[in-house]
Amino acid sequence: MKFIISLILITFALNLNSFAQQSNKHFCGSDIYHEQLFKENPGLKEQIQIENLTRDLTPYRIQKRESVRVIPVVFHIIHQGGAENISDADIQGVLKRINEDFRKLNPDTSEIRQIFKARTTDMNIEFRLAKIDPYGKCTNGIQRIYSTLTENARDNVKNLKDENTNPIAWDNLKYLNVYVVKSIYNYSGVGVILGYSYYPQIALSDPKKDGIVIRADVTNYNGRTLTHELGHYFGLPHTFQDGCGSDCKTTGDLICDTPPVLEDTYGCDKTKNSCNSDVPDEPDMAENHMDYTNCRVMFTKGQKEVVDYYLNSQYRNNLFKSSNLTATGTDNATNISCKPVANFELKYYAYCSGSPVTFTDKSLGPDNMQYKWYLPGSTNEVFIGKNPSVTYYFGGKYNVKLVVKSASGSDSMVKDNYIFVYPETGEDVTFEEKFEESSFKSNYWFIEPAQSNIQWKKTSAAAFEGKQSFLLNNFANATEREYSFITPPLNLKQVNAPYLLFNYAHARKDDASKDMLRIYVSTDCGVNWSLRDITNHIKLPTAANFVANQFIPQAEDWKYKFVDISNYQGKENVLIKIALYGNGGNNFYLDNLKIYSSVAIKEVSENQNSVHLYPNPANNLLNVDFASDNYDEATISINDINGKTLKQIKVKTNYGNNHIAIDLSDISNNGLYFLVINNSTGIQRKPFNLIRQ
Ligand SMILES: [Ca+2]
Ligand SMILES: [Ca+2]
Ligand SMILES: [Ca+2]
Ligand SMILES: [Zn+2]
Repeated sequence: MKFIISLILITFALNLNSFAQQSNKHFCGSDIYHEQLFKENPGLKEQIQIENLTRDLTPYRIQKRESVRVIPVVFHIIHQGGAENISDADIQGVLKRINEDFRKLNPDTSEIRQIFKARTTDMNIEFRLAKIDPYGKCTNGIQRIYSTLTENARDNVKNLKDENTNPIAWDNLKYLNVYVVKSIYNYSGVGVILGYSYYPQIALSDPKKDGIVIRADVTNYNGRTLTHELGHYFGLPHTFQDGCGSDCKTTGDLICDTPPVLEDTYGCDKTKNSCNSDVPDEPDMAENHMDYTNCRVMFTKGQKEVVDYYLNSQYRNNLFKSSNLTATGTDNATNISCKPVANFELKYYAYCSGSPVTFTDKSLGPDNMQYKWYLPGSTNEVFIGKNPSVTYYFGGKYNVKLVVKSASGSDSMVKDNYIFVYPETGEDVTFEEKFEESSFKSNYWFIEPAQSNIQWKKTSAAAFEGKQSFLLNNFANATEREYSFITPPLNLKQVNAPYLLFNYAHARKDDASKDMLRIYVSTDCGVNWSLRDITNHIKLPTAANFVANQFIPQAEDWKYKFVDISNYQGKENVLIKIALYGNGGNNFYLDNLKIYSSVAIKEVSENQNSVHLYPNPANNLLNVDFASDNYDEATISINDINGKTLKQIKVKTNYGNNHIAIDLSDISNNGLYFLVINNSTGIQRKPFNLIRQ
């Protein structure tokens, strides 16, 4: 026995070396994660090896006509609101996939070579989503947990807690826990790990580590990773475990109807025969679920014996007991006894005043539940029934409460400020936001996503003017999605050729970062958005170089952004959405957001010493009236919208009113420009248009 164990230790190490050659491979992390586990718990490694070599499979040799073993499953989707927050349909899809594969109902068994056909088997295992959680509450078997641990996940996701501080992991002797994550930490540093699972012994030795961790992008009907990980969960090693050997009972995967395989294999080479030590010498079984090929479609009868052994062991035998199926609601009973859970959803969170708002019930419980809604501010402040449709006539934010009741109990869900109703007419176009106050002047700012570590926030780290600006803390953000804010509704009825103008500063982290800025406009309170402007990752940075650390702009890093929204002239309720599509980039700062008319610029500054420019639009001469509180010298510059200085003059100033006329004849292009006066009292900027017919 000692000799065999030490042989296994040596070949295990060889297997890890072969990973190193697969630099871009997508693979299963179970071997790597077991190695880590055995470092902490060397006794467990020996226990598993002894059990695998001494287990008695004779009771399972004859394929008995057993009934299907039902396994209750819960999926925990760990996400940050990105694509990794996969849909319920994807979960249904992967469930269909594993149920086909474990019942030999998958149509691609037709691709199995003739020599292996007779070895394939129905595993007689069916997976069902749990309908009762460990607390006796109704569930659909799909939990969603917001956590940054979705990136580079490892066993740490199994220790997460939900909003009620309950552990998200459910009792591992009653449920199969599957943790869906965005990416999995790779101890080897080479290749991409798609999923991993520990062997069944973990169920008792370290129950908190039991279960399967899998990437969200392979958790759907087309993904076969979960089938493979379930093989490990039920005690199956890889078919290439420990490489070639001659005695199938003591070498390789210890299963005699799977030919030995030298090392992990990718692609699908059905001519490959990597081991000639087997008697008779058969080709590698590329079709087996426990290899890494992309044509994995079968388990063997020998593998089923091992799975049956572990299913009937103390590690897994409680899962499919009829008492457990009743307790988890997976026995197909018509009347499941569970406490209802109240919940509801809205398709949109923001509405025009006077437009219908329809709530969708998302409660869990029996079909005959009673519903009572509390909808203050709406046309039905109390509503009895499942999916109310109501109307809010006045702008504001409104709370919603739902109470559900069944024979097993009742539950309520309250969502504060859940409904956002825009006022009938937008705000005056003197709208200007400098981000200087702790709150916004208007109540109607909308930030998406509302609950996120990464979202638009005021900051005092940098400002174009004043002390604060608006920051998207996009540094170290790995979730590719839009992070946006929506302006209050704007009334553009009286504005001639409106333009949106703001200052911004941004840097790229490196050549791989590809952040984009998109600007949208809506005239139906956000139901539909039209894309008005897009700035790609090449044009977006204002800093001259890549910034590997947190970007904080210097004065010279700020630029102007100028967006024509003149199509919306005359509209009374216009929303503008400014969205940064985060893709590995860096922080984005924005300041001095305003709307103005490009034809007749109204002076909107509160500054009494304001600068007056005329005529505007200008032709060849621009008159500048400005005030100074000192006998001084001022620098007057003409900048283009990118902040580039086109000309600069120095003038002596008098106390009080000053006037200067600036020759523009050397500026050739029509467009928007800025006059900047810099003197001892500070810097003032004014836009003007240059239009020559
Ligand atoms: Ca074998
Ligand atoms: Ca062979
Ligand atoms: Ca500011
Ligand atoms: Zn594996």
